[in-house]
Amino acid sequence: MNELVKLTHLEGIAVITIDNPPVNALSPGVPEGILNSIQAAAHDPAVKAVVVIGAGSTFIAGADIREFQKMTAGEKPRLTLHPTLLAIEDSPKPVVMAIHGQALGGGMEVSMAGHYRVIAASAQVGQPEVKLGIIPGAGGTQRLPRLAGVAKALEMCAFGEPITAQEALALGIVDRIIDGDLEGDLLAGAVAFAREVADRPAPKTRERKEKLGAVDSAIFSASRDTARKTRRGQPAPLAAIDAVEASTKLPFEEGCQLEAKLFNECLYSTQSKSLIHAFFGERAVNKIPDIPKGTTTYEIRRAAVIGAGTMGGGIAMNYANSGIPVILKETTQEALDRGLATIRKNYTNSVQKGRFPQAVMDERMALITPQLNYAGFDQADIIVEAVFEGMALKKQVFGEIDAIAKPACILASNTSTLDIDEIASATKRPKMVIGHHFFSPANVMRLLEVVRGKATSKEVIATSMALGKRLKKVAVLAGNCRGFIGNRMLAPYFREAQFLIEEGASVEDVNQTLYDFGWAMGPLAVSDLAGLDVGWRIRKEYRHLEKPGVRIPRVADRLCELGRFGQKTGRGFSKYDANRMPSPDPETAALIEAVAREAGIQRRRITQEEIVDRCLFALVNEGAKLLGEGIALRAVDIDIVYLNGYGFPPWRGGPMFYADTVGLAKVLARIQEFEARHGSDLWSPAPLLQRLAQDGRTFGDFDRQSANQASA
Ligand code: 3H9
Repeated sequence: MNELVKLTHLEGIAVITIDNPPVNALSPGVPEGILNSIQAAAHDPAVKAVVVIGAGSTFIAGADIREFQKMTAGEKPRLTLHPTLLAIEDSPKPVVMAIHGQALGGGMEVSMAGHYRVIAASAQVGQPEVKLGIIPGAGGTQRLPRLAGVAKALEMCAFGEPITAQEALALGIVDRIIDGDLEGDLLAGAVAFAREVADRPAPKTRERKEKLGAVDSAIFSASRDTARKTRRGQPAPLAAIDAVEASTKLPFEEGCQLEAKLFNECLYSTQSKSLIHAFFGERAVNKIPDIPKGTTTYEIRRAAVIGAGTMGGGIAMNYANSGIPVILKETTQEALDRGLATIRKNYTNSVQKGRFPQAVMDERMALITPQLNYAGFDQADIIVEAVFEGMALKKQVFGEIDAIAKPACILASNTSTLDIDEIASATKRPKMVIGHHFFSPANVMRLLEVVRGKATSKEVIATSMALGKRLKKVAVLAGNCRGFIGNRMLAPYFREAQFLIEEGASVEDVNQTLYDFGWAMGPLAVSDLAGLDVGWRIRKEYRHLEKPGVRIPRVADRLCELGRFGQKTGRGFSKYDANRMPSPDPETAALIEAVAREAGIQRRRITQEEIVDRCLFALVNEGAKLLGEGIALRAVDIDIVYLNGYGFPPWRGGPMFYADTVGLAKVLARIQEFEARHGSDLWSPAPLLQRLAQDGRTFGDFDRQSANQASA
């Protein structure tokens, strides 16, 4: 019918194959191709029924998301799905949708317009649109309740998680599971099914009503409460709930009209643009200009982790979760037992919450070998060091493992700030040394910052990026500097949070304002959670670098000197009860006032706007410096670091994207104001930011230009 959609025949059954690699997205031409094929089949007297199937690894992954970017950038919409879906549903010949891989978003909507659905056992179906800040826009909120029932449709449309083939069958979304992993099994099963139903009256989903009756309206308010709690600040889930509710109150056509109105409101919002930016960003970070796709990688079959503390234990769990046997080494039996007990507790929690069965936990525990010595390290393909953050100790450990590890073994450090080149200098193989900076809790947080030293080989980098994917992480490559991307930017962000409390804001003002901005936690609450002693130890390492006369925050150090390390000691910036619930600490407030007095700071009233701008633009300015220095490859890499490792609100797209939405000229003007007030040592604007702002360009433009240069 066109290059994207092919129509063939198998003895009375028309087979419509969608072939738009890599994921059969509904790009312009695909809906039209399906429509033409359906019409051709309808008019062909030899055709008794129709099968729609996807070529390649999946059915249809949804609308072509790039089209949405074009639309919101001002181009005319080219996506028209409704006429195709109505034509499928009105087809006089039964249409059987054959699903493998994924039927997501618009793909799910296409499948629901069919009269029947058969599915491969390993496939998934879902309406993930809310994750892009939109809602289903091709009748999904109206057809899904008619197939799955209102409660499940509500959950799927409002929260976006896909479901398995087995669940889809139990819910009545699909009619049959087709077993068999061989190519052709699904098509054969679908064709056989089509022959069975060829003479039956074909049920139209939009006319089905049996699952719409007797709905308890309390489920909508309960769902809205959950959305407000778990999707704080996001309108799309609430819009999806409104649309699904409409399916119970309005005729199908009117429900679709409401859905279309809500879809458009969501699509043109900054939130949707931010979330779509994050979707493509997650995929862009894997592309490294000087490391082409086919670069040789090392095979990682066995791993070893040194240090069974919070980080080391979490890292070992990642390997075990991915089926890679891992040795976990500690220096004392007590520390090893403690580390292992934490791992066991984490897995037990998952079993109790039903995430996986006990047998899976047992398998994973069996993959972890706890020990006090280096036995077996000579067999490891990768050794990850996760000892305390101190250069002398790290170098000692690297010296030791260099002597034991096989030549092709990657030596990775989980350092969060230290110089990878100096660590590598303790070995005779700096090309095999790399930073693998995991984020706490390492078994949960998705970010892996991969830090490239000056000698790190391309193969080691390529292996690390691929390993990140295998460990189900989002790996982002950073250059070597103090704190790399994430923590180097965090330093000025935390600095400003502390300056603000010295200048007159309360701890609670700062935490609440940034929480309301959308961060998972306020910065001072994060410091209390992570332990103030961690930063204290690092600052002591770098004391010699402090410039005389440049203001530095003092409160955290003073709290540490009093043994107040945050949550773990019950006191830090805030006070914590036995359940770790925070409350204002009058003693901290008095200490802050004393610090301000000693430093000669005149305390004043501080607005929420100043709190946001000081903290956020400190982050952005440092990000722009990192970009200018080439430590970060792209602005979007910084965004992905912050979205996946630091609790930055996903619907703001990351700090650099946020700056683009504010406007770089405005960001620069504010930074220059702060520079005039607080001095150039703290606030000199990044040269790249100045350049982009003067040219009226954005960080997004910078990324596009870099991509063009790389491909030229
Ligand atoms: C929607 O459908 C709205 C409807 O209601 C209709 C309204 C009218 N479009 O992830 P991968 C690209 S909204 C364009 O690495 P995997 C992706 O960028 C949509 N491109 O593979 C990448 O490109 P590159 C609802 C897409 O195997 C390549 O394909 N649907 C799309 O790890 C491979 O992707 C969704 O939200 C797309 N829809 O995972 C599903 N999808 O190679 C979004 C992928 O240049 N997609 N690409 O970097 C996914 O969740 C995953 O891609 C999937 C495969 C699970 C399908």
